[in-house]
Amino acid sequence: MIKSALITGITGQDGSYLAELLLERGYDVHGIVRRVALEDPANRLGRIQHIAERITLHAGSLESYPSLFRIISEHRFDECYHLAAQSFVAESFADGFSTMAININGTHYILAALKDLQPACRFYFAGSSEMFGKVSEVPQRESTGFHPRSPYGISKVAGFYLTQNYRESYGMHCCAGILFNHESPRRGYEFVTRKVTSAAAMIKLGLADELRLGNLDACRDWGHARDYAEAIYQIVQHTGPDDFVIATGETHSVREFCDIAFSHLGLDYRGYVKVDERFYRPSEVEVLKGDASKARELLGWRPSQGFDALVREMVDADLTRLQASLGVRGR
Ligand code: NDP
Ligand code: GDR
Repeated sequence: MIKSALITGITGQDGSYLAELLLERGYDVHGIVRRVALEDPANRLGRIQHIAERITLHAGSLESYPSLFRIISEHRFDECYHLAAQSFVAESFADGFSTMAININGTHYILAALKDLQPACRFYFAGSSEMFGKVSEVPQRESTGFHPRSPYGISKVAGFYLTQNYRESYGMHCCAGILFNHESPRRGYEFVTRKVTSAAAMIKLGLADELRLGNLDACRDWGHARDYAEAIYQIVQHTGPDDFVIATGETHSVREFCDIAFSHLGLDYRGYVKVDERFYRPSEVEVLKGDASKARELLGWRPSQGFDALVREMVDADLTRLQASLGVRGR
C-alpha cells in the first residue's frame, strides 16, 4: 500500500527537503500552503517548484482551525509532519502575539483534528534547541531542562508539551524532534547563515560593500538540513513515539561562520562585517551544543556533512545564483 504523508510548512527549507525524501521513498505527498501561495506560485513556491507536479497542495492556514479540519477530513494520511511555524526568533520579539498564536494554536488545531478524525495517523512536531535557551548543561540532551529565551522558544516548549500530552492522553503516535540549527542553500535570507553567505557573494561581485550583523559571539550547533530531514523521517518511523535531540555535537560562533564564508571567496570578513546594535536580541541564547547519542543509538542517525563543507556549499550556491542573474560565468 502506498503511504500518504501530510506536510505543514512544505514551502519552507525543511518541508522542501522532506517532500523530496518522501517522494523518493514512494509516498503520496500532500502539503498545506497558504492560499496566497497558490495564487503566486512563482514567488511563494520557489523551494518546491521542481516537484510541484508530483505533490498535492491544499490551501490552509495554521490560524484557521476550519481550514485544517477540512483538509484532514477529506484525505487519509498515515503520517503528518507538522513543520509550519513562525520560525524567525527575532521576529518573535517584534510580534510575540502572532508567533504564539500561529505556533501554539496551530499545533493544537492539527493535533485536535487528527485526534477526532484520524487518531492512527503518526504525528511529528518540529521542536527546537531554542527550547533549551539559557542552557543548564552542555551538551544539551533529551533530559536537559527547558529555559526558553524568546516568545518563539516559549511557543515551541508549549507545542512540545501539547505533543506529549496527546501521546499520553489519547495514545496517539505523537513524536518530536528537538532539532538544533540546520542550514542549506535553501535557508531563508533572514537567518544569519544565509545572510552571511548571500552578502559575502554580493561583496565578491561588487554588489555590496558591507554586512551588518548583531552578536558575532553567539555559538550554534549547525548541521545540514538534508541530514535533518532524514532524521525527521527516522523519528516518525521509530517503533514507539518518542522525542529525539538531533545535532552535530559541534558548536561554532557567528564570527567563525563569517571567517570561513569570506575566506572561501578570498576575502577577510573583518574588512566588511560591521556590528550593528539593531540586530541584537533583547535576550540571547549564547551557546548551543547538542548530544544526539539517543538518535544515533536508536535510529542509527548521524550527520553526514561537516561545518566547513556546509558553509562553502552555501557560499558557492549564492555566488552561482548571483552570477547567473548577472549573466556572469565562473569565479
Ligand atoms: P521556514 O521558516 O523555512 O518555513 C516555515 C514554514 O511554515 C513555511 O512553509 C511557511 O509558509 C509556514 N508557515 C508559517 N506560518 C504559517 C501559517 N500561518 N499557516 C501555514 N503555514 C505557515 O522553517 P524551516 O523549514 O527552517 O523549519 C521548519 C520547522 O522546524 C519550523 O517549525 C521551525 O520552527 C522548526 N525548526 C527549524 C530549525 C532550523 O534550524 N531550520 C531548527 C529547529 C526547529 P510560507 O511559505 O507561506 O511562509
Ligand atoms: P536562531 O537562528 O535564532 O538560532 O534560530 P538565526 O540564524 O536567526 O540566529 C543565530 C544566531 O546568530 C545571531 N546573529 C544574527 N542572527 C540574525 N538572524 N541576523 C543577524 O544579523 C545576526 N547577527 C548575529 C543571533 O543573535 C543568534 O544568536 C534558528 C531558527 O531556524 C529557529 O526556527 C530554530 O528553532 C533554531 O534555529 C534552532
